[in-house]
Amino acid sequence: HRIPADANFHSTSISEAEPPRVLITGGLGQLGVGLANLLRKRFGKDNVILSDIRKPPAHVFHSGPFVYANILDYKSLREIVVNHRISWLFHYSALLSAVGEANVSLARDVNITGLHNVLDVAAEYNVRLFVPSTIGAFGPTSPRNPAPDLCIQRPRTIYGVSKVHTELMGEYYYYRYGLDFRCLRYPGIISADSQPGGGTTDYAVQIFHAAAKNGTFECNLEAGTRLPMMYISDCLRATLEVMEAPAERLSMRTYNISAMSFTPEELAQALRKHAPDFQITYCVDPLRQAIAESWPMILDDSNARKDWGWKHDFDLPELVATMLNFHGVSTR
Ligand code: AKB
Repeated sequence: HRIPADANFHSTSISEAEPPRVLITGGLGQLGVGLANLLRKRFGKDNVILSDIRKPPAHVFHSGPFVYANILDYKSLREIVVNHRISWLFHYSALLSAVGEANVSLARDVNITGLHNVLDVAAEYNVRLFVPSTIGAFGPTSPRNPAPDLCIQRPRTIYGVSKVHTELMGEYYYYRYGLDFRCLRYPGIISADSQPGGGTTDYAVQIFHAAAKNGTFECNLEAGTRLPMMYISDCLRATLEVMEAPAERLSMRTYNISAMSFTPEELAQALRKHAPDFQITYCVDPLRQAIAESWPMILDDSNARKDWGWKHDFDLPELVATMLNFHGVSTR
């Protein structure tokens, strides 16, 4: 039996003033390093430990604590939590939507078995747990414009199925064992200095690299495919804010968050305001197109705004200017 009958079995009394000791799994993906930077500013460099099964680049290794952590190895996960006195865990290891379809059994292991390990360790050691969910947790029978927090969720990707499982298991552990589980459904996240790995919304990151480099981009989604998107700094701030929110402010444990929604054509038009010669062409990937068409066009995040004061900073014009500036294109 890995789960204690009493949820607080191993809990230590941590004084309110003490900063959390944080572990980030899957830390070398699109979001981990940015999250570590944000959390280190807030809680101190040594209180935030990045982990992954990959070897970190030198600048990441030298920027703060890093450990090897394989989330499929339950015993070593426990060791890390105990040895580093972890009190908050951000579980970012996952295969994304398109790459998951290309490797269903690995996606099942990482996204579902890995989650089970993380849930058990968090419940056993009284760790506050954040796991991201996604617009991919909705499916073709969900309302798409907008998708509310609570509605039919019948996704048809292994990624989506694993994320619905994440939402339900986390909430179950909350009600059953008192696990402090918190979850946000992320839109497609757009970042300048890190790459997504195998998602359906990746085009919205790649387009900026291509625009700055060649002035042209071949898009793998159709021109009119509308999806919810968010700039990375909004996403990471939302994540910290929901983790810091007093428990009594949370009427739910899984919230939609949203910032903007656009189509590839609208994004190309916004880019042309700064780079008038920019050209977009289309070579549609049927797998990604089918996935995108099963996802919401717009997320309804009114509960996050009402309960814990969520507010995005970046709309499409600010996003485009910030991304182009990062890639060396002047937008003045
Ligand atoms: C993907 O496209 O798979 C991810 C996501 C929206 O969850 N970026």
